[in-house]
Amino acid sequence: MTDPFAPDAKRPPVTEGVFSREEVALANRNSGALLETLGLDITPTGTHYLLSHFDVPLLFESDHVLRFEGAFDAPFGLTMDEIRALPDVTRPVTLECAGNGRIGVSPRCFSMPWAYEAVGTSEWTGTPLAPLLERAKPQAGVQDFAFLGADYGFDKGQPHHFGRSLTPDQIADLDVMLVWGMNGQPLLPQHGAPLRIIVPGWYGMASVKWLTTIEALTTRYQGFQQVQTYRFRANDDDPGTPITSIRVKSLMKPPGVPDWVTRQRWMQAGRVMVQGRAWSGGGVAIARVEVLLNGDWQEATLTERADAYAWTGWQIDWGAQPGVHELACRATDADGNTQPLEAPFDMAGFANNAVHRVTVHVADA
Ligand SMILES: Nc1nc2c(c(=O)[nH]1)N[C@H]1C(S)=C(S)[C@@H](COP(=O)(O)O)O[C@H]1N2
Ligand SMILES: [Mo]
Repeated sequence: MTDPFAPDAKRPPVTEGVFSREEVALANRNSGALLETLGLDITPTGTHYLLSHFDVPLLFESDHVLRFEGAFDAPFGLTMDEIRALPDVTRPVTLECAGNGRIGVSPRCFSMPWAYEAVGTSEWTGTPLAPLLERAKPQAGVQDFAFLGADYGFDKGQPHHFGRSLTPDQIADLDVMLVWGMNGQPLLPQHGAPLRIIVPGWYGMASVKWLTTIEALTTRYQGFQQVQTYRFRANDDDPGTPITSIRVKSLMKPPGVPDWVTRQRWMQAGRVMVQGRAWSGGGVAIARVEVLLNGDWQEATLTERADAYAWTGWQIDWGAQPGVHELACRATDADGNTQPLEAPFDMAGFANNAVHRVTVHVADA
C-alpha cells in the first residue's frame, strides 16, 4: 500500500469479489443492523447501524459547549444543561447510510462494504435547530452553515474534522434537530454523544455526530466530506451532484432460520407471514410494497408509519411450497419512484436502492 498520508493519496485498489483485511476491519468497526429486527418500528438501541469515519471521540457532557461562530451578529455558546433546557421534541427518524448496498455495485470502490444493513429507526430527542440559528442572527450574506464534528483524521491524504453544511434554504426546508437522546437514553458515544444533528429524510452523512461548532459562512463550505465525497459521480472527471434525500427502498425480515455462515434461510413448508420495512427520503410516504413470491410480484399490506420521516411496516402471507425460492421486495413511494431490480451505478457505490433478495430453502413439512 502507498503512503495514505501523502497529499495526493488515493484509496487502495480493490479486487473484484474479494475483500481485503482492511475492508473487513472497517466492517468490524462499523456494524450494521440485524435484519431480524426489521419487524420492529424502532430499532433496539445497540443494534442501530454505525458509521464513523475516524476514531470515536470520547467527549464529556459536563464541559461540552456548542459554539455558534462566524458570520453571526449575535454568536453564542451553549452548555449541555442549557441545550437540554430548550423546548424538546422526540421523533422517530429513519437513518440510512449513503453507502448502504455498496457491495452490490460493480466495479466497486474501496470503502465500507455494506450489503443491506446500514439503516435503522430511532426515536431521537432534541430541539429544533432553526430557532437557535435565528437567535444567533446570521448576517445578510450568509450562504452556508457548517456543522463540525470533534473527530479528526485523514481521507485521500487530506486531514480534516468531519464536517458538513446546509444552506439557509435547506435549513428552512428541512426539520433539522439538535439531538442529545436516542430511544429515551443519552446518546451513546458511537452515535455522537453528547450532541449531534439529525437531518431527517437525508442520507446519514448530513447528520453530523460529536457536534462542537456551527459556523456561518459568507461563502460555500468547502470541507472534504461536503465537496470531495458524497456526490453521485459516473467517472473520475465527473464533478458530480451532491447526495441529499434518501432513495425509496425496502428490506424484509428474512423468514425461517439461517445457516450460520451463508445466512441462507431454511423453513418448513406452510403459511408464513413475510414482513419488513419500506422508506423513502424527504418525508415522502410509501405508496406500495410488492413481494416476489412463487415468481409473482404480489402486493403487501402496509401499516401506519409513526412519523413522516420514519419507515412504514409491510407484511404479506406466503404459502411456502417445498423447494428453493428467491424472494424479493420492492417499494414505490408517493412520488412514483420504484426500486430498481439492478443496482444503479455510482463510482463510490452510493445509494444503491436495488431490491432486497433473500434465498429460502423450504423443506417438506
Ligand atoms: N462527526 C461525524 N459525524 C458523522 C459521521 C462521522 O464519521 N463523523 N458519519 C456520518 C455518516 S456517513 C452516517 S451514515 C451517520 C451514521 O450515524 P450513526 O453511526 O449514529 O448510525 O453519521 C454521520 N455523521
Ligand atoms: Mo454514511
